[in-house]
Amino acid sequence: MEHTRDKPFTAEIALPGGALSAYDNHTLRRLSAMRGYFADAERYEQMLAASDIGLYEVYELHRPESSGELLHGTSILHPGKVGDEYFMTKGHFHAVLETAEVYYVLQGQGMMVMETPEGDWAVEELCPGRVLYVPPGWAHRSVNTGGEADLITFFVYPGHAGHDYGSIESQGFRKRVVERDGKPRVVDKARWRPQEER
Ligand code: PAN
Ligand code: ZN
Repeated sequence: MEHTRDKPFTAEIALPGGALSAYDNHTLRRLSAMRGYFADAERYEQMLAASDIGLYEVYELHRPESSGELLHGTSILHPGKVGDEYFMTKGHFHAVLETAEVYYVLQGQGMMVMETPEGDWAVEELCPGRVLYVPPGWAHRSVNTGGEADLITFFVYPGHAGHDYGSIESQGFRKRVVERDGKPRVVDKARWRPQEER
């Protein structure tokens, strides 16, 4: 039988916006989708009551979810904070745990917070031109510490990876990125306190 192959294709990433010129999925994650993620729950509810703002957007090209494929697209994380904690993505493990991901930073400043099920953690700074390799087995969350600009990254991961949000949603990451004296600081999840209590 003759094999029908997909044709090669290209797309452009518009900067400063970060949108792909051609895409199949556009996801807008709003504040309302992130209840329980930020440490300052009171401030979260106040902000949500005022407006259900969009925190981040993902543009993705649809590819078959098979191991030979590479899913890719752009992630646009807007600047802001909930209390002293910077806007961030939900973060996830891949459903097929042993799958990696590559991020290339196009614009903005941030951090990638990562951890393994075995208890290891890592935080890498994201700045334009930097490539970050997230090895198999590491949950990953991006954080925008830039203050005013969007954090725009291009990502690529295996087609069969899938997403597992459950454990991060219920337990969070071991480390949070907060603003202290105008600068980003990585703190232990357990040590976090609302500003007034410190
Ligand atoms: C990225 C992320 C994207 C949004 O495409 O999915 O940055 O973050 P959340 O999926 O955690 O909401 C990726 O890591 N894909 O595997
Ligand atoms: Zn991922």
